[in-house]
Amino acid sequence: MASAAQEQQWKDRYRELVRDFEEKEREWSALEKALRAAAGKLALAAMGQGKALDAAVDAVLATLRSDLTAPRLDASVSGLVRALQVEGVAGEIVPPVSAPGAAMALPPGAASPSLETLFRQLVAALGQATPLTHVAAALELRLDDGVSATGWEPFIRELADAVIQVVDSLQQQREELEKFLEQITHQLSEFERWTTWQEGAAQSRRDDSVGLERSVQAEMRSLHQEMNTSPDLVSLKTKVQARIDTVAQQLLTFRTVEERRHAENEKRTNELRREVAKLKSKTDELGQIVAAQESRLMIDSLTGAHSRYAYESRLEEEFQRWQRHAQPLTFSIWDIDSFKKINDEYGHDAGDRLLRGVADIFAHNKRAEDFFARIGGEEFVLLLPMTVLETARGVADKLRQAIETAAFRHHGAPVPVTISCGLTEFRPGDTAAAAYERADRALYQAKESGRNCCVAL
Ligand code: GH3
Ligand code: MG
Ligand code: MG
Repeated sequence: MASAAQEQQWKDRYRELVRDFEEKEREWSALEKALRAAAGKLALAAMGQGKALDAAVDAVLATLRSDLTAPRLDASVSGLVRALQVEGVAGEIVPPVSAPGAAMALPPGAASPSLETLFRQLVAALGQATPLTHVAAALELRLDDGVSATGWEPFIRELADAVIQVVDSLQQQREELEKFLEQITHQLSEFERWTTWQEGAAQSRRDDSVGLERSVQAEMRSLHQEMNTSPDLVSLKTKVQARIDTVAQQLLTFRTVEERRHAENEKRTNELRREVAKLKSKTDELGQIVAAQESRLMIDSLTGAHSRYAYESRLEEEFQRWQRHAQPLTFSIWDIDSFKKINDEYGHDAGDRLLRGVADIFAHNKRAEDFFARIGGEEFVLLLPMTVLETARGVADKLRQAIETAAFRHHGAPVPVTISCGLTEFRPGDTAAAAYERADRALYQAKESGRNCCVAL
């Protein structure tokens, strides 16, 4: 960015240029006025020489009073010259070349300087306009050498052309200056837009931004220096344009890099998004697998009853609930009587089928709120929430009887199956392990007391 001081100097330089231009404009409009006045006098000098000539002079005067343009002045000067030839007085009104300063035939009452004096005044005025100095010098030389009768037409035309040239050049320079300033303003505002954008950009571009800023500053410094040393508007314009082009190029490069970086970021973000989506679906998949495994783990594959794993977490839940709400909870362990013998007698597969049969009887006869699981070979657990020991004993005995009376068969022959049960109700201060241990002891006692019975402790 240009510093405030540099910006001020830029503005000062601009004002200076405008001031110069205005001064030049004033000088030239004074010159233009002098030329108009002199040309007017010239026309008056020729007046009254003849009708056609008078009309032509009127036309020249009208042109001089109106906006001076090259074609108009050219047309009226042509008219004047033609009239002079028609009236045949050209030779008379034009001073003899060999007699400088000779008086012209002038109409009465008209201003009376000689035509040559007037021309000399005009040429001198013309000489003050820098670009026309050489034209003025050439015209002056021709006056000094003497102008022939037929030489006046081209002489007057050249003089008129020179006046028009001054006016046109002035207009052209004004337009050029305006166009140039407009262009600069546009480019600077573009530059400012980019600078603002750059200022608002993210941290990641900091390095590039600093580099850009440094080179822009260098360009601005050079620009500033050139503004102070440029001899004229044209060379200043060229140099300023070159600097601005360089800055614009740098901005373009910066923008290209920035866009590339943006595209790269976008690409990475998309890749990341895709990776996250993949990971998410993988996680979902894994979650489903885990859930499936979990639910598989909860079920005992042989009997379809709850597994030991399910029993452990359920026991913990029921124990916590019992502790919180002080509601009764009864624990019971079941073990098939003489199962080893059944296996031995009918085979292991028959044993398995028996296990499934026993589990089915539990499933169909237990209460909905009770929890049944196979915790070992032919051992089961039944948790009876919200149930006091006495009630549990009744439930357990019903289940025991259901198995006893189930009438299992092997190849049509009845297979007597009984089961023993140990029960206990959770007591204050109990842990789950303590209750288990007591129920196990009760089961042992049931076995000890002849099997096919329920013992409560
Ligand atoms: P008790 O009345 O004292 O309980 O005698 P029991 O024979 O039932 O007790 P024991 O613990 O001596 O024998 C249990 C047998 O159960 C031993 C084992 O072969 C059998 N068993 C354990 N798991 C399975 C199983 O999944 N399938 C089959 N078919 N048999 C099993
Ligand atoms: Mg056993
Ligand atoms: Mg057993």
